[in-house]
Amino acid sequence: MRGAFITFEGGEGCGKTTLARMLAEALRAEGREVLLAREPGGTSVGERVRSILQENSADPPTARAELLLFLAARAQIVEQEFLPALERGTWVVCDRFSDSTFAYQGYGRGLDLGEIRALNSFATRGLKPDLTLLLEVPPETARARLAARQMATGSSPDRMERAGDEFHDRLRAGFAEMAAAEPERFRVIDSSGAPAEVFAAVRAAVREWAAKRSNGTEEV
Ligand code: T5A
Repeated sequence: MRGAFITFEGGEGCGKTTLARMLAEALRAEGREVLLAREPGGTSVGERVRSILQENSADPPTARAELLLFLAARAQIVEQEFLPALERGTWVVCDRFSDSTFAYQGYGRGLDLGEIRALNSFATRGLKPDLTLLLEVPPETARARLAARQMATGSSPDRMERAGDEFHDRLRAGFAEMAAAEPERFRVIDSSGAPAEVFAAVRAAVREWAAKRSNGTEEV
């Protein structure tokens, strides 16, 4: 049986990375083959593109160049990792995918959504997630989490984190609009609680989706 492709989406600091890891561990503990990935990144090309995208440079990529860099990283991981993994029955859990591009480069930066859709479809060879978990958290909670992490690690905000409240409001609204337009693929999850609490909701959403896929016969 083909594997499953599950993505985590949401604004900065909503907890995707934490929850993606927890889900991958739980699925592995139950004997599933799982590929845990993040975007941009996950391949040697993708990780190099990631560092270009995240550096606080005085000469940052333009919005169009930024879009194409995200898509270049995506084209690489889809072809090199995701398609072969799904083909052999592996479950792919990915921290961000195409919806982030629509949210950040489309709703956030203001690039044309139709053009992004066409370019993204070329980059992904038409691959879409089976299930997308959209984590929602109030902006002040997200900011507090990121500030605490920066204090603990001594890191500074990256280019996107410094993009301003209006940019982040637009992309959050974009995520909500996309989720409303595709209710069969998206599950919106309140991620303002403690990780274990949020994970219980994630687990329930994945179980429900898997049960539907296999008409109630699959154990997850
Ligand atoms: N991007 C990406 C685009 O613009 N276009 C695209 O097409 C794509 C794919 C990626 C950046 O690129 C942009 C979006 C991003 O700006 P990134 O470093 O991967 O850069 O950034 P994020 O994906 O935003 O990752 P973050 O790490 O900032 O946020 P997460 O993953 O949502 O949150 P997480 O899990 O790392 O948690 C953040 C902190 O909060 C704590 C964690 O321990 C951590 O310290 N935390 C919680 N605390 C309390 N309760 C909870 N439930 C918590 N969950 C996590």
